[in-house]
Amino acid sequence: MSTQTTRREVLKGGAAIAALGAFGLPEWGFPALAQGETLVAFTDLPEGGVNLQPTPDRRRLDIRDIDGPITPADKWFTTQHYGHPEIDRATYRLRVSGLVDTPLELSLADLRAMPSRELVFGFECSGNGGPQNSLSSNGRWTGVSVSTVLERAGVQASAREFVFFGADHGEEEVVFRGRPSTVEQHYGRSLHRDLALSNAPMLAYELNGAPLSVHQGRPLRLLNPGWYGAPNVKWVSEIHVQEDQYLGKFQARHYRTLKGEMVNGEMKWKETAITKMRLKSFIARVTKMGNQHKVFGVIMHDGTPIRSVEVQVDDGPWQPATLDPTTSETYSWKFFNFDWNGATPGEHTITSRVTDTSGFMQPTAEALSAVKKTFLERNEQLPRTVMIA
Ligand SMILES: Nc1nc2c(c(=O)[nH]1)N[C@H]1C(S)=C(S)[C@@H](COP(=O)(O)O)O[C@H]1N2
Ligand SMILES: [Mo]
Repeated sequence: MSTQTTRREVLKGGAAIAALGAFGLPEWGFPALAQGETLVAFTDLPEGGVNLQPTPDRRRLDIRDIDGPITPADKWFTTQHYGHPEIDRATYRLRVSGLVDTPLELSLADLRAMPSRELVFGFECSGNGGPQNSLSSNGRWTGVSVSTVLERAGVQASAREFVFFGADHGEEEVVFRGRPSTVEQHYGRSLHRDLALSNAPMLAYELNGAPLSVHQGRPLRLLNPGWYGAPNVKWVSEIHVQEDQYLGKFQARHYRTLKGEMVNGEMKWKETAITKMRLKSFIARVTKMGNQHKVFGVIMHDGTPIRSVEVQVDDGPWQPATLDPTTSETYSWKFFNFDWNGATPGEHTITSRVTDTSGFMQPTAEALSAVKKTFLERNEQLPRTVMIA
């Protein structure tokens, strides 16, 4: 119990500091815990406590601490493959090359002079999962539509594939029929023509009203609303327009799923790139106030409206949870709350499952493992265990 008290005090202090955002506006909608509310301990976390200390390369979000729909920039989870390229914002240019009428070199001032848009969008790393589920966040982004930039360049008729290269690069081994060769590669991801020219993807230069930090891809990153983290290329330095499909490592090899699908009564196993987020929910925290217990959780999804989210205690019936109206923007992560009435002392298992309006329901671990062989895109129902005092 004493560790919980300490944590609560830390939370209170943190909440006070985080209460004012970039323009003096509150970013945290509500404190993680109300007065008199205490955390109920999960029993499925590592003995001796959870170590979420950031490293220079990675920062994880402690989901028990979430205290508002918008994650502050300095708490946003962050990860990447080749470290952080330092880019001088004064001399930075975004190049647009390949199958365009007018190749471009745009400064940040050029980009900021174009019509801007805002997007509330939360995403998770496609490797996110497990009880800690620490690789997701939600933010308010400002930037310019990819299509606005492409229209200025004039996309040619033969253009089919739009490759977004980051300024970051590293040595990679590429193996052809057992024969390796080593090449210097930039982080890269591509979009197909219809998507690139639609008004969905954007190039963001601000998060929560302030210029992107180096962690978030300063000065410019790609965002694909509703997609996993990997396609959201940070430190974008070039958009290269081509006819051939782009099959770079992070597009076609490193980030891919092997899934089985019944086609005309026969199982077809398909390897596909990591794109749209698979519908999932996870329980982030259980709290107690007096004799009342509450369950708080998060939904990640591709923007398809949510039909329902339910919670099950032990082997009991699935009961409806309530969606939080502060997270109603299409591509925001979604919060849900559940009043757990009559919780009895002892250890209990609680599970959540979400269904969207397409009728897709978050699968059980068993059902998912029968049709998915790769570990990425972990969206199975995740039972959590708690000890009620
Ligand atoms: N240029 C570049 N962009 C990148 C990556 C990278 O290694 N290099 N990693 C991707 C992955 S795997 C994820 S999960 C997200 C993480 O974004 P964040 O650090 O803003 O949370 O960035 C993506 N964009
Ligand atoms: Mo990722």
